[in-house]
Amino acid sequence: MNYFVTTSIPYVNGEPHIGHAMELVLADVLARAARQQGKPVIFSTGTDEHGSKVAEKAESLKLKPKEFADKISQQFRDLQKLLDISNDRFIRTTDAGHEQRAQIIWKAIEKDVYKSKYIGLYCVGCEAYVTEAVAKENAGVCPHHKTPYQKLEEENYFFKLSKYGPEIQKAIDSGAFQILPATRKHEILHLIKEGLEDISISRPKEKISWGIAVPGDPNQVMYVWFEALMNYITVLGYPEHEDFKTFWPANVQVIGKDILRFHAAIWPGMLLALGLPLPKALYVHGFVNINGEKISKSLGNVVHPKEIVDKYGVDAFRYYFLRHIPSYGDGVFTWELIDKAYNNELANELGNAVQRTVVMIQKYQNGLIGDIPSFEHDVAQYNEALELCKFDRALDEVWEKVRGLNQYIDEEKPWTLAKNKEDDHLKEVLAYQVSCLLQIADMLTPFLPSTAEKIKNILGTGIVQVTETTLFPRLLDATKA
Ligand code: ME8
Repeated sequence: MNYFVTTSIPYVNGEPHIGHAMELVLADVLARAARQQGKPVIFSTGTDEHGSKVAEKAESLKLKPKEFADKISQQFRDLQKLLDISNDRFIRTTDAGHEQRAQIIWKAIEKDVYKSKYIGLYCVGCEAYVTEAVAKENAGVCPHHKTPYQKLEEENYFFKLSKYGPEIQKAIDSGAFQILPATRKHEILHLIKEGLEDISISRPKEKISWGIAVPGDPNQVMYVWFEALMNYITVLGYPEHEDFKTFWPANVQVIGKDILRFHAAIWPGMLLALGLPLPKALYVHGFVNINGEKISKSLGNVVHPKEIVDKYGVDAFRYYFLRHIPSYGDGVFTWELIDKAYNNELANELGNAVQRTVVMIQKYQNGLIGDIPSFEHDVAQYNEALELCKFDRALDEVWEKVRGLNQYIDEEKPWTLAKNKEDDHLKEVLAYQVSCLLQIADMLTPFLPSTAEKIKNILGTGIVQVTETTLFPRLLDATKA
């Protein structure tokens, strides 16, 4: 019954962008839907604060890593507020609790840890080790960060990930550990079948001091990814806290496609080493580009989530990223597209369905809605879509109902019924409209929480409440960014 949902924890090396914003919104829908079903929910997110990437960025700004992390971490909190994110927890990997529990985890995993020399390559931008083969393929330069790989030759601790490959594969194959969408499942299965290698899980302290100390070895700190993944259980109070005992395994972990390997191979390996169950599902979203280009400061195409919310409101922001970025693939943000979605779908279709219903009930029945007979509304497809994290499909279902309702009104023509004094039938028609809108509000609750609440406030009490009728007001400069 308990429901635990997580997002990844972003690095604090730069300001939050719309990709981070989208991930929060996706996970928020799952959390809100579970609460709506009456489940006790823990929804956690947070920030990933250690490692070279953050340390180097802080240094370039002449700040201490923690000072810099404090600043950016706060921006992520502000983003959550801006987007109406209902997280219950916010974990920072610099929290004392996380640091202590990470050391407990390290010790619990020690049977699968050995020390050895690492000779190879590393990309600070990715905070990842690369194999010779990959480095060769990329001619020694990381294709994502355009920087040469660093040569490392150092003593590291290693985790015996190789021994867990078959068990992870079995869990994925059997669906016990579900990976959505299937393309991502196949991608990771392919990798696992090639054989997982043991992974380095520490760095010498003399090279990178911004990290959590390895217990019992003052010369080593934990590799940032190894420690960051642990947040999913330290946030619940692993190992002794009641929340950990009753909320793990997670129901869904939400991540982006670039960090699949960490979550579908390394993290399950760590859990198996700890003797813990794997998450029930991993939902992997795609990337959002701006005008078809990667979000990048150097390209100068960064759009801040706040600019979008300031112009269209938080629910329009959520709507765009939930419905117009494919849940199972990559998508684009452009001002033209969100403008179109706002005007056509939110203002004209949904806003109008509410508006005309309200106006007619006021005009023909003095605002009195009266009893609403129970009508059957089919929500099977919507539920199935939500279950599979197909947020776009779930909203398609809601809009089927919105369009169906507008069509119903056009066909029934309540204004003609009123003119012809067919009062009983008019009352039925208007009651049906209200029933549809309340159903739509229910379905929108996880997606557009304040819009859903407004609809319920206006129509849910038997008498139309006129205080807030315009859900999506016309924008004056609708065509300009
Ligand atoms: O990977 N579109 O942090 P991060 C959509 N600290 N999603 C995007 C995106 C885009 N353009 N760019 C990034 C990390 N993301 C680690 C996670 S978890 C234990 C540690 C997503 O700040 C990305 O896929 O680089 C990831 O899910 C999240 O933003 C944080 O990325």
